Amino acid sequence: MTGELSPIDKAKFVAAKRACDYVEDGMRVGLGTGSTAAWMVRCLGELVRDDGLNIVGVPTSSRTADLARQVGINVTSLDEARWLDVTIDGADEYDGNLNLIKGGGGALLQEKIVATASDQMVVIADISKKVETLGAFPLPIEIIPFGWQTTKALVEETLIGLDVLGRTTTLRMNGDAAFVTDEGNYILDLHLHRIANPRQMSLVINQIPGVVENGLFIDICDAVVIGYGSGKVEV
Ligand code: ABF
Repeated sequence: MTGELSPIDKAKFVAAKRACDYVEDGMRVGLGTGSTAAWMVRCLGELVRDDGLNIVGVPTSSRTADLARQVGINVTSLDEARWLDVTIDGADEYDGNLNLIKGGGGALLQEKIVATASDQMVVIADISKKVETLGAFPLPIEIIPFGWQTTKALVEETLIGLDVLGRTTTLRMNGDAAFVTDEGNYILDLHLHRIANPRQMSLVINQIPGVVENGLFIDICDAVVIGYGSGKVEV
């Protein structure tokens, strides 16, 4: 499955593989999105195929659903599964309190719903995702297309009252058109550089009409499995 991997892919792979230890027979498992999560889906697929692991997966994006089916994982919806034993997903940044920025891949809404509906959320990441303070990675927020320019302006106005270092916002693009999420929404990326109070930021941003959800995951993650290019893993 792995061949010769670059150090970054090796780091992602070893974290993903180790995180599969959290998965036991009979579990309902939230399947994250992104390149690190894709390794985890492939590893679980191997366990299903070769070791007879019996699990049901709830994917957090159409991309992950396609991959899970391809590797032989039984897939269902969150409405069917209702509550999950564990969700394993990647992140764009995590801090020492296990707060996260997610959504670089554009799947933050399903990722947050699925992670919140799980007994445990395990993040898999290479060590480059670790930060002292969140915010170097632009914070994605999902907004509805209706009146998006007004929502953008409201978000910018709201940022004036918050302790951040940058206040530029950009509409995420896909070529010449706006990037559209699985839910048919747009993504605004907030270039904040430093988020002094992520909890406050999350609450305040979600109050703005037109904002569906933001990519800050506060008190949701239970453990981070960190991979290194050397092949070392830490939990
Ligand atoms: C998902 O994929 C996202 O929430 C996050 O934006 C991204 C991380 O991607 P990668 O694992 O490719 O770095 O987990």
